[in-house]
Amino acid sequence: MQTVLVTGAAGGIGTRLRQLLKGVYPNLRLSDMKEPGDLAREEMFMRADLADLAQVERIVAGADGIVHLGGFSVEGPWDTILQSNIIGCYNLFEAARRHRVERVVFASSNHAVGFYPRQRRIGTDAAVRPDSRYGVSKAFGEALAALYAYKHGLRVTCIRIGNFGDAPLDRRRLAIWISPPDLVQLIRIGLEHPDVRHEIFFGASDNARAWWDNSAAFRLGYRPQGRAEDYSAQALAADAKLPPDPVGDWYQGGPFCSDEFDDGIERAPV
Ligand code: 15L
Repeated sequence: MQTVLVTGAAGGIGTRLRQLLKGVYPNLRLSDMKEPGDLAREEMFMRADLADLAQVERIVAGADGIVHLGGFSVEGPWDTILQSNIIGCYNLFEAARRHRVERVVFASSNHAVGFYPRQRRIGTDAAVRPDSRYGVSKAFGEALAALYAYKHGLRVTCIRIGNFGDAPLDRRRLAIWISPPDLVQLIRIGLEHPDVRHEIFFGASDNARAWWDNSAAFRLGYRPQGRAEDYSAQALAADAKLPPDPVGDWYQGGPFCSDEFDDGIERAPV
């Protein structure tokens, strides 16, 4: 991997990854709709709107690998999700195919499967159960990943990111938290491991309360170092201050499930 493009480089995860990937790949090419405020002189930035295929082709040309973080990262109005995450994601994979980019790592989300009850342990082979329009867009991105891997020969890894940060924030995040270095480990497997064709990983650290079977990642060498339980006291204290959310507390997707919830199955069978 010589040239690696990171989309969404000005976002929360992108900003952190820029620091962690520095020096890992010789040419790191950063892209977003707006230039990161703290861009350093030696950093290479190309502005692009993912909804415009010509602009996406321009940033993708010449890359060996792509880390696709770009798009809208929470629930939003349909048109926003459509432009950024549906059309934007299609444009990214199509541009990668046209320019023969060998590898794509797609930042999927736990919200592609948010409507599984927390009592259920799932693997990456469980059918998608999105909890939001945002979650639907991530499931769509995973479907594109499979299409472009099996039909066009790209090597694609989807990482269903749980919650990225320095520490888990509440009870739910104790199960789904991922530390920045552990996410870098998963990304590097996606960009470098010789056996990758089409993989789905859960983006989670070594969390004792995990709901997910991440054996696909472990099979390819993932050895998470972060342990959510080291932060359990502070996470549970923060959780005690949250308002009750009977729907969100039952499902893995938390508040994304209770948001706009009407007439659904309050407690789906486990
Ligand atoms: C996500 O996918 C979001 O991008 C992030 O903002 C968090 O809401 C996270 O999920 C989460 O589930 O905690």
